[in-house]
Amino acid sequence: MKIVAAKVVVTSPGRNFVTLKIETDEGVTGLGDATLNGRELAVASYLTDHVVPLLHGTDPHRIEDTWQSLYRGAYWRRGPVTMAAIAAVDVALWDIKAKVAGLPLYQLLGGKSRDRVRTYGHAHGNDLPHLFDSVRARLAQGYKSIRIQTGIPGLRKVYGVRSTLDQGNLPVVEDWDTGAYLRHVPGVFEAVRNEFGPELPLLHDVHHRLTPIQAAKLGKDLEPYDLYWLEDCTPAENQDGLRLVRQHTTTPLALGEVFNTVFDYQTLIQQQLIDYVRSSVTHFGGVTALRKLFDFAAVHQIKSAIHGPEDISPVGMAAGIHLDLAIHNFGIQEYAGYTDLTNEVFPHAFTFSDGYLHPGETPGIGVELNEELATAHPYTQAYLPVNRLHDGTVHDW
Ligand code: EZ4
Ligand code: CO
Repeated sequence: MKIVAAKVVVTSPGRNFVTLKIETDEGVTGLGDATLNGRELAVASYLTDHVVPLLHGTDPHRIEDTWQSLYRGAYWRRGPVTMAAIAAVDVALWDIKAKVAGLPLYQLLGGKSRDRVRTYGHAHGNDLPHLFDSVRARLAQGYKSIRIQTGIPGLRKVYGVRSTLDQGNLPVVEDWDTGAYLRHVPGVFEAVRNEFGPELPLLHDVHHRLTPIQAAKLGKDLEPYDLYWLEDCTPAENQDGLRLVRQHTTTPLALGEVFNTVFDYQTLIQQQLIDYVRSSVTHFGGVTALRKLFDFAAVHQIKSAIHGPEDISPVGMAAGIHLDLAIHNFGIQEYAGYTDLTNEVFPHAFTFSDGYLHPGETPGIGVELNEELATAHPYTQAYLPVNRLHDGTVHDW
């Protein structure tokens, strides 16, 4: 079997997605997701200009060898653009292999370790009434675990609270004030606990905004509200910083959605400084690499928590759900859901019901690409927002 063609499709059915389609001489095709929010065309070019020419004539069954040759052969290792491109190739090849086997991908990953995949959804509000409404809406959709993001008094726009992705424009500027945030958030969690009771698993995403000592304080302050986890509490390029957080709080810690290789986690995992690894198939070099990360994490009793925002396409989401079903140290899967138009561009076998995902039984990863519809919704320039303090200084997210 040989790869005879590969092409990149960039589509924007409401937001941008980058998809790689690999075709073989036997007519079997595979899809991979290479979406990197705000930097989509860099990955598209990396694939089209530098990777596709290497794939022609190669054996699609040699997944590990292809991964290693793309990773080591480039000489320039790691980085989000490179690893998203490798991920797209890797997932497309797993898709092809599973289709040839006539099995859903999870069967090739060892078969299912559970019947269905537990998820969490997003609730947010600028004030408590809006936040409570948002939590109720998620509960009505079936979600059993909920991420809570809140507006902060005095700040006009806070990321994660309302959609601030501006298409066709330069980045939106959002406000940040760490003191106001640290003073406000514990009271919000107290109110949510009082309203929804002690059993509902609650999560919170800090988006890398705090220093380790600030994160340690927040973790301590939130202990009475029994969080499922506190996410990305400090920028973890400084992995040692998490030790300080860890020494001060028993609030579980999740981290890693912006990481792209296992090396980014080395200290965090070996010293058990976190409880959940947040990487996605799409941003971590594919199923091949993410499986290795999860096995490494398992040795240190750390669980999976695959990143599942709207900006990972249904192709990348599906690949992750197959992994979720198969691995033993599964923790939880983030699932933001998709618009109807996105579901039409990417018809998929995975299903969401009663707060659980299932990858379906279609051979491969179970996702198709409606190329006509994709082409009808071309790339649109879009950026993530930028955060600034009151004096104008750029701040971490
Ligand atoms: O901000 O994927 O946990 N989820 C998140 C996401 C990220 C976006 C950035 O592109 O933090 O919403
Ligand atoms: Co996050």
